[in-house]
Amino acid sequence: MKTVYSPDHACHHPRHEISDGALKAAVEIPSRAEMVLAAVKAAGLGEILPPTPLERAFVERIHEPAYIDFLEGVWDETVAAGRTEEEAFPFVWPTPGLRADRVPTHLDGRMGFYSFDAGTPLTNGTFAAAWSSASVAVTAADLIAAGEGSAFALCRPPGHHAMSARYGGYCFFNNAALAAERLAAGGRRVAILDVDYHHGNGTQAIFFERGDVLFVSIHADPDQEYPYFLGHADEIGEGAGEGANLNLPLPLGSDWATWSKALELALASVERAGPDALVISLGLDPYEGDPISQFKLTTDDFSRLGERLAKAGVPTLFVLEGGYAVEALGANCAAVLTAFEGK
Ligand code: SP5
Ligand code: ZN
Repeated sequence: MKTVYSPDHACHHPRHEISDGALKAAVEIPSRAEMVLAAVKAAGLGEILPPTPLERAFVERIHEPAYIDFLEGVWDETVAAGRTEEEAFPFVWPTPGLRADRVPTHLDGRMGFYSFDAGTPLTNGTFAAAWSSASVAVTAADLIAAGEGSAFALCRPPGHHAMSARYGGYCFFNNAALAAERLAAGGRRVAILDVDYHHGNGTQAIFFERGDVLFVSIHADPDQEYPYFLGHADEIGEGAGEGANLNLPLPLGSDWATWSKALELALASVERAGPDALVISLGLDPYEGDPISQFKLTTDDFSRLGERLAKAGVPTLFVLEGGYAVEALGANCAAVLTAFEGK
């Protein structure tokens, strides 16, 4: 399996994030991607390729032009506002009862307009890193489109929480959605299976009214876990997308016995749709040792996941999402990918 990777992810190197009501050490950090890269090299997974340049017009099929402009310019706005912190955070949002029909001119209003949480640091290099991450995903999709049976997009920052015009959950561009869109544009019927611990609210929202891309997600129950406001079982899609969205929320503390039952339901739904391409939003945060998550998968369970996905027999693109147990991240990722390859 070929891996697509860019060192430009390291342009996004936040020191802090807001979580648990406080300014804490950031967990979505460059060493994550470095650990995964080292592990796929050590495992001899396959060639490692750089991304090809990404056309802005293609990104505009998923993300609003004004949102792309915002992300590209927000650090200049931050500097112009005289701020000297290493990160910038929003603190006010156009929730119901406030107006969302005007984009404010002030930085704080603009950050709130284009985000949905306070937990996602913006930094000087965020746009460069996020754009490179999107480039990685689309380049890897092109490998599948060209006939590869599998590919790995070593994306950082992650993408599945990012909506058409809002960032959050450490995500800026929706890498998996861009990859799925690329494959769909090439005439393939696409299914996305999101195994990240957190619900992929951005990916769901992007495809909610579309019948040509199936979205299936296994995640912690949003009544008890981030992102809290999407990811319930009664969200089944709308209009042409009705029936093309499946959420499988699980209780905190779920282990492989519980998780693998949801995986079977997820794959039954994928098999019914009969896709020509499968995009896996590969979060490794269901891991028992993850510092911000509460599922109990082991490294061996990640091998079982890879083995089971291979049995689906569909060309498969793996897109890296979350996973914050940095020391174990490489082993867990390589476990999925090498088991998929039958190694
Ligand atoms: C891509 C991805 O995995 N994004 C996850 C974003 C989660 N942000 C909220 C983090 C809240 C952490 N709460 C930890 C509780 C245990 N101390
Ligand atoms: Zn996650």
